[in-house]
Amino acid sequence: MGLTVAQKLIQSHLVSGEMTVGSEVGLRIDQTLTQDATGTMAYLEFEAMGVERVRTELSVAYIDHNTLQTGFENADDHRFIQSVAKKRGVRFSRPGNGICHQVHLERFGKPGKTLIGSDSHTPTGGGIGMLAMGAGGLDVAVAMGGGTYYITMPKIVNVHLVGKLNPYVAAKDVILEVLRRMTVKGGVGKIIEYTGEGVKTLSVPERATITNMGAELGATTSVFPSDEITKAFLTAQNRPEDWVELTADADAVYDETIEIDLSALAPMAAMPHMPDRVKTVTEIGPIHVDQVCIGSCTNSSLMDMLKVAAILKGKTVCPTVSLSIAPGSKQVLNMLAKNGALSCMIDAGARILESACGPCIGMGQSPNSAGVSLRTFNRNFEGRSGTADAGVYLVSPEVAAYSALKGVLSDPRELGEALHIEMPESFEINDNMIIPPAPPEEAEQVEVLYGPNIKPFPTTEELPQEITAKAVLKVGDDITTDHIMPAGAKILPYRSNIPYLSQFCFAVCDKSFAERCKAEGKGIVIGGANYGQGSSREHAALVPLYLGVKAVITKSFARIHAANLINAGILPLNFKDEADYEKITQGDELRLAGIRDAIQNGTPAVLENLTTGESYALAYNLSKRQREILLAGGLLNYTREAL
Ligand code: MIC
Ligand code: SF4
Repeated sequence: MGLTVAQKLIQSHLVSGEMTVGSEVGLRIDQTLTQDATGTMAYLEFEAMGVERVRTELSVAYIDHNTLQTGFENADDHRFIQSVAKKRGVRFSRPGNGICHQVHLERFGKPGKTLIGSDSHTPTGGGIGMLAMGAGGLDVAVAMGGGTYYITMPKIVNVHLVGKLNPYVAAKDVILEVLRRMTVKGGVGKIIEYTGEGVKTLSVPERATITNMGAELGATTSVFPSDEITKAFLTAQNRPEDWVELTADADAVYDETIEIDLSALAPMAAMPHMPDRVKTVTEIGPIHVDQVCIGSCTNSSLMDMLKVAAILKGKTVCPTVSLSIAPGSKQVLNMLAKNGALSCMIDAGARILESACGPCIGMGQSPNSAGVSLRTFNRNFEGRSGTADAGVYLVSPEVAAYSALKGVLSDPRELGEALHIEMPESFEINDNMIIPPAPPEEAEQVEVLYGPNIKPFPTTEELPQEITAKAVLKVGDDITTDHIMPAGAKILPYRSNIPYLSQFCFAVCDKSFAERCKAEGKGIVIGGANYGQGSSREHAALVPLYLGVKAVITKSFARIHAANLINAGILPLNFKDEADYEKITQGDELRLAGIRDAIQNGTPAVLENLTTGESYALAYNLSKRQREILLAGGLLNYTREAL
């Protein structure tokens, strides 16, 4: 039987397990990336592991999230990361060099390789045929130390593309269409693989937009084949030697198939507050727009920016709209500057931001109250923009730029004649913002520089025989890590300070949560379906751990967050019968009796509700390795025990 691209990537990196859907497979990891908002913690964890030098083929530390630097905290964390990187064999991408996923695609990604990153949009690398996955910081630290990365063998979904996109219909509309059909839960336990004649019509940056936002499906990752188009991109990045061909076998078998006719798609938008609330721009109609933000790891490539510049050329941004543009990398910004496109943007009245995540993670540019913001980003979760009652719509760069001129949501097809923007034959290459690590013989002399904002991470204990605690919080479906541990300009500087962060835990849902949980000293969180979707931030596990959360019991979990809970030693359990979710009220006294034995032996667990006298059967989908991690009280303890 033939193999799909994803299966070939998995097979060639298989360290343990078998490629049977649903079973755990261990993978050798070739490359890692970190960004600064998760990186400080990841490198603290790496330091705690006591490994002298990274053992990957390539590891890169990017600074792109915490670049507002409203106090000393971020700068201190940057200095810490820079010093660890130098000592431990990691390349350091300086602030200003760009968004991790954009730069990694341009300068480091290689078809056929595995990559894990402490950021959920690491699947961007799938655009050039990598097996690229988001992971918690501790998993990335382990992989940097040469350790195996474990995933559940996913189903492979074939998204079969036919036809060709019409003018002003974009790659963003392709992934919005996939989200519309599959929803934000639809990709859990799956890899989305793109096939068909339509693939050949998409450039690498377009493919990367699609694999990037595949994260919003909850998918393990998304992948395109590596073909002549990939080769042309890598050649234009002056790395032709990094290209290998990687295509699915003709008789490859997929678990599911979805067909998309590219020529039938129209410009679309994901409406507030979920990336799968997708409608066409025409269906939504010409709603008033207050703000437009163009950029983020989804849509900040040179090609995207050139399209935006062409639409803005010679025009003026509507007086009632604030337009900001953040090109994705120094390479992109520099090329825009040299060819004059930047001038078109400036001339039209765009507010040019540095090449970083910026407004995407709430680092500035919060919309006005109850404002409507069109963003080319990938997430529009409630409150993420920094304005609680703002409505964020996710759109393509074409829709964003045209709507910024019109002041209302507008269909760029009205512009008529197609834009003719070709991929350059060669990109502007200057890697002077990437600092290589010290050679091994000099590494010992490099001092790791800790700032006063860096506080130790919470310690954990072995899993006890019994847990008795209140249902400290009950939440509904699709809770994101932005609910659990919000980001934004006020909070993000404290990513290396768990005690400080803890006061904001779940504040989007319940402002009193942190105080209540701390006062109780322990607690159990009750959640709905797809709990923990969104970002890879392990802070969404470490902060609840600090506050005393012992178990999270839900209808279902998102992949990365479940792994982060296990790594932190918090039990991720499911209701066997989803209807039992309704029977628990916040504040009920709950008991998990004999839980240690159950986890040890892999036998059923039961949740007793001491308030109502009921009992509920629980389920869990944990490998033997994961159960051992939980027994030890988390991955760090487990690793220490194993050593
Ligand atoms: C995000 O887009 O939510 C982030 C910020 O990039 C996160 C990582 C983080 O919280 O630091 C992600 O996607 O993993
Ligand atoms: Fe940065 Fe936004 Fe991409 Fe996250 S989604 S890596 S915050 S640009």
